[in-house]
Amino acid sequence: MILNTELEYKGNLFPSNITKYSKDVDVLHFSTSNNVILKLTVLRDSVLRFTYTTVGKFERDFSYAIDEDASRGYNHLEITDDEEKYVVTTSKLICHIHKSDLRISLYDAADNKIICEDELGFHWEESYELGGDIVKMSKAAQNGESYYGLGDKPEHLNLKGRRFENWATDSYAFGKHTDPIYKAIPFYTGLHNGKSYGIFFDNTFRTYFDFCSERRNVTSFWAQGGEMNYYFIYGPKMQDVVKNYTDLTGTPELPPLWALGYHQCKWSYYPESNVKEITAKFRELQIPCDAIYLDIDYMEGFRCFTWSKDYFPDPKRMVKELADDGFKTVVIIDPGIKIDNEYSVFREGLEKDYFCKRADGPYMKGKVWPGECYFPDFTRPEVREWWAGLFKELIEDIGVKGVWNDMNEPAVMDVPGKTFPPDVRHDYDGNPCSHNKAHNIYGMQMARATYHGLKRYNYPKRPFVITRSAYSGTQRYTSTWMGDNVATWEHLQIANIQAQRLALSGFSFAGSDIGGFAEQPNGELYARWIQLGVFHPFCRTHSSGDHGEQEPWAFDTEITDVVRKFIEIRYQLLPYLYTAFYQYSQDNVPMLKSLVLFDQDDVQTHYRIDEFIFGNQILVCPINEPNAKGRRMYIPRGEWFNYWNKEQVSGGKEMWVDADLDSMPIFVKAGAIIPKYPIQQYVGEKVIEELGLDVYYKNGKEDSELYEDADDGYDYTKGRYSLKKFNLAGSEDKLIIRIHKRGQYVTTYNTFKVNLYGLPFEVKSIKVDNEYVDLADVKFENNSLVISKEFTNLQIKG
Ligand code: MIG
Repeated sequence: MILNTELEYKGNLFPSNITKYSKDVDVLHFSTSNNVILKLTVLRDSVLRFTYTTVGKFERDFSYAIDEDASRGYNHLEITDDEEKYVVTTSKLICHIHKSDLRISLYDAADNKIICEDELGFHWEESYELGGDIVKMSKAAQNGESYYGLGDKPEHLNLKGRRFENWATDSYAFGKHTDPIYKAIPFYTGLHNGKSYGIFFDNTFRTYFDFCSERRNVTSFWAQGGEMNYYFIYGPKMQDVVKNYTDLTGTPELPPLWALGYHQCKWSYYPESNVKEITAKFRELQIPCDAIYLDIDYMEGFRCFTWSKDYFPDPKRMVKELADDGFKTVVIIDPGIKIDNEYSVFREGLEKDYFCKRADGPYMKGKVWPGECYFPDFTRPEVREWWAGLFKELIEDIGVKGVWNDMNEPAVMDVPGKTFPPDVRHDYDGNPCSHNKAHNIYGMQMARATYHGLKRYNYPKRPFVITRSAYSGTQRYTSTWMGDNVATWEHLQIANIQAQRLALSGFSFAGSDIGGFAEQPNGELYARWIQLGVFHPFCRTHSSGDHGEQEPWAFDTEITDVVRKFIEIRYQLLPYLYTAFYQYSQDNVPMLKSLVLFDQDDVQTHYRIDEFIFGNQILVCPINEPNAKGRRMYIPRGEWFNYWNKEQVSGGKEMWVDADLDSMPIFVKAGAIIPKYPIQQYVGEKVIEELGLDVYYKNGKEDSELYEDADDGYDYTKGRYSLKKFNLAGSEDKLIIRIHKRGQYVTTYNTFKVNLYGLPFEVKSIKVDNEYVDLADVKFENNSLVISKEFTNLQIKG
């Protein structure tokens, strides 16, 4: 039962006039004569929640998406009314609620201009087949409005003119227009007249979003059940919209630093000797790598939490030997539990009644890799607890460091719809429901349980989890990848779009299968994909293994050299990337920024898709085509330096940038101070004795940050971290850097190698902490110097 049209449908019902209003601190109720109630909750000055019921009573308020630590509180709240409307005013927003029909209009409190207004507004259709309502909302599209968000959709970054469906779906070899796809992230931002707002439709049923596709001037969203329940988030800066949405749905804690290294995967590396050959080759060829993955063949007949005795006779020893060589072992765990009375996980799940059941009582039986399986109901707290406990041996005893959750849409083979039938029952944390409601959060709850297991048994080290399916909020527990892509040039571009889109949907810790999962990349495509992949928060090569090899050395030596060169750049940039992760986890700052997020006031950015900002200050643009010697790209406004030749360019224009196969367009923002570690073959290989600081001159000011801690563990939560804030100020003949330090972590290094780029003057004198230093003492040469102590002030003069 899929609705192809939501607006013209004749069965639509609408709220009538408001007959009652009441207020309880920050919760306002508006009731209509036909039994509709709108509950408006003021969460923050710029965040309002709208919930509607058509039956005069709300469901129990429960959400898997909302983070219990989300910020709340506002500075100002005033409610007035006149003949036509109620007016709710906060310090950021003015909200009109029309008395005749409950329609909403939202204005910017600063200038009274419209941000977003209901077209038909809330309406619904009774669903005899499913029970309850199909709840709908339509908004008038504003002049020149653009739309972004919705998680992992492979479409053009700007969603305008398109319609989407959110229903987590196993989408092998998906394409640009595949929809629905693996994840369901019902959040988008609108941007018009320089202002941005967001809408998070927290409804886990199958949802639809239509961005001016059905009707040119209307944006609408609807769900096949549940309540109309959405959060309106005002910017006007898009970055603040994304940050507020991320605050609402949560961020992960810091991952172990190794998880930001390079990962190698294939379906599958086995037996043990093959795993060892691969890891040895990395070390032999000196290509940095931190993690090696075991796909489903490591198990005994695909039974989760078992090991194949033939292929992996002594996993504990193997995992230890890999660890001694710097490799963290990550293993796959699927949701399907093989029906097999000899298998303890199955027996226990059965005895304790932990598996999902059909409406009339039989177990939900489905075929996946192990054959016929039952599936834990991860929406039950006891089941999640049990699942977490199952990781004890794998993590605590064997020493596995990360777990990869696949097939958790949930995917089922050989059945229509490729998933559970709709009548399957779920506990939904004490709100029993059918699969229609639980489908989109099933994978999230599995990943959540997995995360808790890892956290418990890996303690005091930090856990690492990766999931395929997700709903809003899943980023609190796990990283993610985009699923089964294809080794084509178009897919390289799709990977770029998906990573950017996920970042602006609150889910930064994401990456694609580098090189493509299905089919075989040639060396050039693989190299170009690595170049992009090293600038994604999660960086892993993976392939289906049913074609040729897909390791960095699988092509010719020229390719191997390019791959090594770029992975080395990632390892040098680890402190920069880790700092971006810190800002994400602390302050909700997306780790990748699409150009529109970086500079929404420049309309040129609204349709750009290839260029993006890695962290806050590095601009990258992948090469998407074969045989390229470079490409045209847009440089956003401001001053930039070419990473390779340090030439300065002024942005706000398109230009050609050279990029032979061993290069790609990378620019650094003027004024940035980029921290660098020496190249290591894996995180922790070396004790860091010297920190590189690449300083890019700016005539003006720019701030940079560097966050560090013990790379793993939880001491940072007790203040044992080091946060350096760099304030750079440059003028025609001077450059001053001030450093403010916070936190009690003592870094392992006390030598700083400072590289000055783009100075418009010749250096005549240097002061460190206000004392002149002899240029020879700081080994001053080619605008580089070495400072052998912690310093707080550096002055370079011409
Ligand atoms: O039906 O575990 O997306 O990464 O290698 C295929 C085997 C199941 C799909 C995942 C892919 C993984 C594969 N899995």
